[in-house]
Amino acid sequence: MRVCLTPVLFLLLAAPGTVAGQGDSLPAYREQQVMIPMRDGVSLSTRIYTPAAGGTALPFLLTRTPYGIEGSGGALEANGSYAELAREQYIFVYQDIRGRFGSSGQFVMNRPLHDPKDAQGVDESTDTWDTIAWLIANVPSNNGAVGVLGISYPGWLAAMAGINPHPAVKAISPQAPMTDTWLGDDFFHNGAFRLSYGFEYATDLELSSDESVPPPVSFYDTYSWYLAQGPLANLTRLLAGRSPTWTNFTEHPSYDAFWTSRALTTWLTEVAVPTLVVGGWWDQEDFYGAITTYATLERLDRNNRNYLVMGPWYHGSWARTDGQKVGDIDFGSATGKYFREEIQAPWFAFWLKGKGKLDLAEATLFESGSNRWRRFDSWPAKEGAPRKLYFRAGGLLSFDPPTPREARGSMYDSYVSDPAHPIPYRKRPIELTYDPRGSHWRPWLYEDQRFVDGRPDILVWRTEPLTEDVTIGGDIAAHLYASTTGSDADWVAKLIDVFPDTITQGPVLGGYQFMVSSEILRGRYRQGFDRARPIAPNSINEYVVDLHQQSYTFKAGHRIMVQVQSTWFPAYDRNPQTFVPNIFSAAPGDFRAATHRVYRNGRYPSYVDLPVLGGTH
Ligand code: PG9
Repeated sequence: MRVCLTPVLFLLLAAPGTVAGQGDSLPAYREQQVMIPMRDGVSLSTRIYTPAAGGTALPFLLTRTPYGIEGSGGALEANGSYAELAREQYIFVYQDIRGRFGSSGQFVMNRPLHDPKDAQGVDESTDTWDTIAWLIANVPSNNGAVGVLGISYPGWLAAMAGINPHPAVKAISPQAPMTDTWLGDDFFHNGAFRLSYGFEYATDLELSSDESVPPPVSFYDTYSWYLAQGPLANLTRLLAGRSPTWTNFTEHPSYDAFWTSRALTTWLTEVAVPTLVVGGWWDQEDFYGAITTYATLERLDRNNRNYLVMGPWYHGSWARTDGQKVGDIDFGSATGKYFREEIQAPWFAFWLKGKGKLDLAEATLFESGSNRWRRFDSWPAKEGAPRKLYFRAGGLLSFDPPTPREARGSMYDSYVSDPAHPIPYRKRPIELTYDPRGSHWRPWLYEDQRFVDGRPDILVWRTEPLTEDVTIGGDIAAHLYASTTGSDADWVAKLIDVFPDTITQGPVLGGYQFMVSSEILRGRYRQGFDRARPIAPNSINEYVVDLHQQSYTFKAGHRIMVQVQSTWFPAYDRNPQTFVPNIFSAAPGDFRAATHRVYRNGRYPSYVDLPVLGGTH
């Protein structure tokens, strides 16, 4: 990719201001607002923060965002997300991507890379190139090196900076990048539509504030609001074509070229620059993106420049909190602060300033349960041995397979899944995703699963109390041999750590059911995501629910539990359970209750594959 930039004046649009450095030990930064021209004439609104004291030439740290650069200087203050980096001193640059806030041009959600044959094409990668070329030519006292970082959408943009990168890019850190919004990130998971998030995010970004139609704020419990809307087609009518992203959901329900052209994995062909991938084990939005970006790059990493850091975090909490506690769950140390001080700041200083020695393992992962950081020289860990944890009679979960007697019968457990009474994904009331009055969206994956105790539409299996610690590290998958009386079904699998009933040092956690991993699979995609296929009623099929990865210790005295259910609402839309080609067009009469069976006999021994590193009770 090449670009010709005629040098332009450093256009100061706003009087320089000063941030940080007021009464704390951080340096003061001078703030400047500029418009940076792109190759197609679009200009991008950009804020530049330079250390006010001047001094030696410095590298840039660039963050590009669809969320607005107003107030970005706050990150450089003592309690800001970039405080440790600000102390180290860089020229910080924040930029609105095209079509957002002060930037001209058109916003396209997850804009795909342009066709290389199109010489006029633009995308986030060319915009990053043009921005960097301009910065290097126009900002005084830069040392010609650039680092790019960001979380979530900005994390995806940081990954884009590593594709056909400008030669000045020396390091990138994609943090919780939404790598694939159909397979496992924000909009769908394995074909199940992320209803509340998809609807609220698309309308928030694409509808102007006077026309926005999300659940009215007066409707506090959005569970009832979404249920009252009925089939998805009613929401499509409500939006009346005003959200291009929603229209795309309705037109591309399966994993087609629309989605693959937006998936990072399609474009990652090399580790072009040192890359620090960061993610949270309990990230409610882009956990999949972090582990998948790392894994994809790792296969291409000839020079050993791809790194992974995973902590016990929800979306972005490593940047904004000390990362010690979420609700009553305590991880024993300030994991977010550790990441910012001991990993992120030294990593950028090494690559952009040649400072220090790089002492970072291939994968630095927080192992919750034992609550310690672990360093791995490959990930998933080589020493792990997959062990099967079988579903057994009487709700037992065991490393021992079904007994010969159990193995012979047509043993199963069953429930009636009724789309008219879907299981809430978290405790009600379920506020708007980012309700201005506060929302439990961020920590929902940490929630005590006892809130669904006693529901007749959930199956539960649990081990006896463990006699020794069981440590897992690597890939987890639930293999369900299951049937439905309908012709389509969702399968949700949850791997849970059940705390002992009595915990002297932390009584409030007694009996807590802590979800270690969870995921959903839309049954119509069991044979491939590119095309929906009906399920033959009452046929027994194997559904592999990929529970991705974890690094976790189930402590002695705890139990391991697995729950299976078929609704998770309104985080996920309701499967009508009657096959229709496109669920976005399903009619009210298509939504029907169905009986689901999960088998556990010799021929169909449902189980969870656990990557056990130590202890196998
Ligand atoms: N998880 C958010 C997002 C990224 C991309 C698409 C949709 C949503 C974010 O926090 O940026």
